[in-house]
Amino acid sequence: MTRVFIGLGSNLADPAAQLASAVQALKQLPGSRWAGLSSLYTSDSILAGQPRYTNAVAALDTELAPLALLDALQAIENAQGRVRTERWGPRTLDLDILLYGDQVIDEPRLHVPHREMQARAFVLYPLAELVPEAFVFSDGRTLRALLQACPFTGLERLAAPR
Ligand code: A4P
Ligand code: MG
Repeated sequence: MTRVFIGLGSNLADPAAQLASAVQALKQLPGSRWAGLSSLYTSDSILAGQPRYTNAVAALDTELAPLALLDALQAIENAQGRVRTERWGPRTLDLDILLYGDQVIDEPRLHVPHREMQARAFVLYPLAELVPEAFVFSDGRTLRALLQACPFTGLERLAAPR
């Protein structure tokens, strides 16, 4: 089993419900054991003109190989993540593999650690609920150092998960 962290994001009209159904699907992933969920956080989109996002981070222990895990996450996105209000409408559930154990993966379909995570408050603060601040990334930086470089400003923490 490898400990992995999954970033969840949605900017649907009811993103908390969208994340809740994604969590139910993650709890049923084959070859995997649920290991916990952060609080939900809201923040403005980093892309102009998009609705506000809700984000969280989940922890899983899994026997799935990295690309098999990516396939499974994309299947959840496809099943639950699309707003069917218009044909070819935008996908509004994002499931990103943030960390896969301590592996560094650089393949066409998969970059781990996730490219942008080290500078995104909406990833780092929920992650900090699940791992100690002394956690060391593959490049040698600690979570504490990344948090210090990435202010909480603009994030709003919602109720802790049940
Ligand atoms: N891919 C490569 N590495 C990974 C990985 N570690 N995990 C590939 C998952 N997928 C990975 O992703 C495109 C391709 O990336 C996949 O096919 C996979 O092979 P996608 O999710 O289909 O496309 P995307 O969502 O447009 O890309 P990405 O990079 O996830 O988007 P961003 O940069 O995350 O932007 N603002 C706030 N506040 N919160 C957000 O969550 N998210 C976005 C989306 C913009 N603004 C946001 C947020
Ligand atoms: Mg994505």
